[in-house]
Amino acid sequence: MHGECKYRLRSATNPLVLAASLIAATVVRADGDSKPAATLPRVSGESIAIANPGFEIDLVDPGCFPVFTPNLWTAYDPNGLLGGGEFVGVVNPTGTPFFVSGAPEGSNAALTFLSTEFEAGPVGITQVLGDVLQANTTYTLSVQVGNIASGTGLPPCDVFGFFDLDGFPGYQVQLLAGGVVIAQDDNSLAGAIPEAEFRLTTVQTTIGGGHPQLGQPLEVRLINLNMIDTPADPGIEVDFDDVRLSAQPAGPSLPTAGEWSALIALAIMCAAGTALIGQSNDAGHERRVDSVF
Ligand SMILES: [Ca+2]
Ligand SMILES: [Ca+2]
Ligand SMILES: [Ca+2]
Repeated sequence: MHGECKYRLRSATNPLVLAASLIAATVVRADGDSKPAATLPRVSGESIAIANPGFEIDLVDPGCFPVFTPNLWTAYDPNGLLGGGEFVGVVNPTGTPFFVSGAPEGSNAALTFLSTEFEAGPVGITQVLGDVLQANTTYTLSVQVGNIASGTGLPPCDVFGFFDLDGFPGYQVQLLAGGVVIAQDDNSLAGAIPEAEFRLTTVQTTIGGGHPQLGQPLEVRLINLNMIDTPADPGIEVDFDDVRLSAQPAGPSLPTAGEWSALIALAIMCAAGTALIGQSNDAGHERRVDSVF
């Protein structure tokens, strides 16, 4: 303990200042201030910008489901399946049986509709973000995943007739950096999303200091796995909404209240020791502190 005290004395211009700074840091932490001392890890996560995260930029009439790549997203189609009976697009399920409560956020959701080339590979949408992968950071990605129910659109989209959308073809929600998947939900909610409803999935990963993708652009990818649920109800469509990504520094854990108390007591002890030595002799102060501790 004496060695540690000596180190801390030298790290501050005045031991009482050190004690005061420890107390101040404790107050910042307890208040949950969004701008704590630079030496402390931030407590709350920072939102990372995703363009058109709820698929609301494209205006879609209630009960309609136009097929196009959602604005500011890119189609993910590694096997060239899009076209024919395979589409991505945007659906506004308001007032339809597709989703009993509508979209989870706003009016629209993204749709991935694969109706003919079953089990021929995944299709989805993806977006490369402006942020890059940072070391010592915890990333949390959340997305609403929807299992659309069978039904017919509202006029004028009723002309497309009845869609049998029973079943669920599986999904993946992925976080990538530099084109490499660094975290994903690989269909964990399969069987747990009732027809006509959405469920929230959350993917979290903590990146250390030696991750090979550090500095590479982040990317969010939403995938329809195109698996056959049952022969009668193969699945066909997965929908996505309300995509959110946040980052939180994952530095050393904060000292506990007890640890803070011990540090403050140590600083005060150091201060008292220094004061006593200073009274005994004004010369060679630093050297004598070394000899005492
Ligand atoms: Ca939405
Ligand atoms: Ca096709
Ligand atoms: Ca379904």
